[in-house]
Amino acid sequence: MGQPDSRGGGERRPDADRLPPGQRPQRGWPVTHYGPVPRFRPERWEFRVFGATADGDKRCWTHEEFSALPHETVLADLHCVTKFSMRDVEWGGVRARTLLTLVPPAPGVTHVMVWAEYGYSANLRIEDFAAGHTVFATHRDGELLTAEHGFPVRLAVPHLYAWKGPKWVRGVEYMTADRRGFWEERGYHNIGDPWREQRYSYQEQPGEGPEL
Ligand SMILES: Nc1nc2c(c(=O)[nH]1)N[C@H]1C(S)=C(S)[C@@H](COP(=O)(O)O)O[C@H]1N2
Ligand SMILES: [Mo]
Repeated sequence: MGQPDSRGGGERRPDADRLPPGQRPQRGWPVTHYGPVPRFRPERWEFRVFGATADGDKRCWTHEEFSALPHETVLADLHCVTKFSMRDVEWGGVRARTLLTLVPPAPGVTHVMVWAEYGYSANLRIEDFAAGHTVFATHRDGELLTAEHGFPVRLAVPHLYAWKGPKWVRGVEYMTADRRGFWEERGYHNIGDPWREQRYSYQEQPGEGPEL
C-alpha cells in the first residue's frame, strides 16, 4: 500500500514538497555508513525484541519467520545529516507498529534502542518509533535490499535524520529511560529532527537528551 502522504510526521506537512533546511537533493543512492558491511549468515541471524516488554519476556524471529510478518510499503524521503536528501523512497517491510502490537511494551517504556550488527545503535523516543511510517525495511522499490544498503533488515524513520535508521538491524530494546545510541554519543543530536535542523548535540535544549 503506497502512502504518498507519509513524508511528514504522520499527517501531511504543508511543506511536504520542500526539503528540510540545509539539505540538497541527491541523485542515485549513495552508500553511507561507519565500518564494514556485515556478512549475512541466515542460520545465525535472529531478530530480537527485548528489555521492558509487557510480559517481561523477549521475543525472537528467525529470518524465515521475520520475512513472514505482515509486509507493507511506505513512501518517504531520506535525509542524511551530511546534507543530502533522497525523495520518494519506497520502503517495503514490517512497520514498527506491527512489532509493538506483537510485543507490547511495558507501560513505563519511553524510548527504544535499535541495535544493529557490530554494536551500531540508535535511540528513539517511543512516539518516533511508533509513528505510522517507521518501518523495518527489507525492500526498496519492490526489490530486496542489497548488502551495503542494509540487507536483510534496516530501519527507516522518515521524519528523523537517517542515522536514526540502522542498517543490518538485529533487535529492539524497550527502555524506561533514554540512553544515547552510537552517533548520539559521538556528537550528534539526541532527537535528530531535520525540519528543526537538530544536527549536533551542542544544539540540544534542556530535556532533549540525557547528560553527555
Ligand atoms: N548499521 C549502520 N546503519 C546505518 C549507518 C551506519 O553507520 N551503520 N549510517 C546511517 C546513515 S548516517 C545514513 S545516511 C544511512 C545511509 O543509508 P544508505 O547507505 O542505504 O544510503 O544509513 C544509516 N544507517
Ligand atoms: Mo547519514
